[in-house]
Amino acid sequence: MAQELNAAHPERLIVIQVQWQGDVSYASHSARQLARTIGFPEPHAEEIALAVQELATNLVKHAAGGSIQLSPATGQGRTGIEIRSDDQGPGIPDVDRAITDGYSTAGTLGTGLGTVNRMMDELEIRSLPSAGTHIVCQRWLRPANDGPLVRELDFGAATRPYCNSGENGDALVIKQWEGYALAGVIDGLGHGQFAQRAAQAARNYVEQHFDQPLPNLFRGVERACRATRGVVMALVRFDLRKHAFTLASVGNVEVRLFGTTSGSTQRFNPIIRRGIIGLNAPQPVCFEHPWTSDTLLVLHSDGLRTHWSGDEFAEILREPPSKVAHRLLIALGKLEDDATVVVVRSKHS
Ligand SMILES: [Mn+2]
Repeated sequence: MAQELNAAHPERLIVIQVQWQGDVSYASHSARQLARTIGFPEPHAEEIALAVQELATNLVKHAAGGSIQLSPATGQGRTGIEIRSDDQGPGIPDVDRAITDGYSTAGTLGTGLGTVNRMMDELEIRSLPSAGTHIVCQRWLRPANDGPLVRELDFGAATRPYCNSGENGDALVIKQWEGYALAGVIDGLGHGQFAQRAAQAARNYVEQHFDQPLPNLFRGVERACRATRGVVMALVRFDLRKHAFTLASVGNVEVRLFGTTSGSTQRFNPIIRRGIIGLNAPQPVCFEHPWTSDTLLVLHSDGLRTHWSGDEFAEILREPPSKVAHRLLIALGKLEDDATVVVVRSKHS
C-alpha cells in the first residue's frame, strides 16, 4: 500500500538516513515542511514534526541509526501523511509498555512511542530482536472548520471519585464540531491512582483524535492503555446531518435512550462487547440508531446503580442535561466506586 502511494507521488517521497542528532532535526524539519505542503494547519504540522522527532531520536539512541520515510498518503477518501521508521537495531523489549504514555522510562528503547501514538491517527509497530523495529503511522487531514460552530446538542456531565478521594478512575469526553459530536464515558479498572492513569491515557487519546471513526478510536485507546490496568468505554458519535448516532462500547458502561416528550424508554439493545480495552478487548460492534430532537441519551459508569427506570425519574429527565446528570449521580451513585454520568439532548430552539 505504501509503495503504491509512493509510486503515485515519487517526487514527494522523502527518505532520510538518521545516524546522529543533526539528522533528527533534519527529519523533524522535513516532516513539518511536508505536512504544511499537504495542507496541515500549523499546530498539526508541529505535532507531526514532534512524532518524527521521537521516532528519529529512538533511531539514534537505541538502534545505531536507521531510516525515516515521509510521504503523502491517501485512503478511504482521506488525505494525510505517512511516516515510516525502519532500523536493524535490537528491537523494543516491551512494545506495550513503551507505547503507554508516561510509562517508558527515559533512556530506554521505545521512549516517545506514547507521544507518537497520541500525535498520529494510526500506528503499527513490528519489533523483533532479530529483525529490528519497523513502524508505520499515518495522520489524516481534518476537514476545515469554516465559520462559527453551531452547537446543536446540549450536554450535561457529572463525575466524582469513590468515597470523595482525590483520584478519579472515571473520565468523560464531550466534543462538538461542524455537523458532528462525540460523547463518551471511560472507566479505568478498579479505582485509585492506577485506575485514574488508565482512564486518563484513554481520555487523552480520544481527545486528540475525537473526529476519527469509532473503530479507530477503540484501536488507538487499546494501544494507549496496553501497559495500564485497562478501561471499559462507551463512545457515541452523532452525525447530525443524518439525524443518527453510532454507539460503540466495550465493557460495562450503561447506555439509555429516552423519548423525553413521551417519557417513554426507547427500545435500544446495542451489542456490548465484554472485555477490557488494553488487555483483551475485541473490536466493538458499531451500532447506528436514529437521533430525534426529543431523544435524551444517558451514559453512565457502573459507579451508578444500573437498575433504574425512566418512569422513576420522569420529572428529572425533563430538566436540562447538566441537571439530569447531577441528579442521577446523587440518586444512583455508589459510594464505593467512581461515578460518572453524561447526558445529551438536542438544543430546543
Ligand atoms: Mn467502575
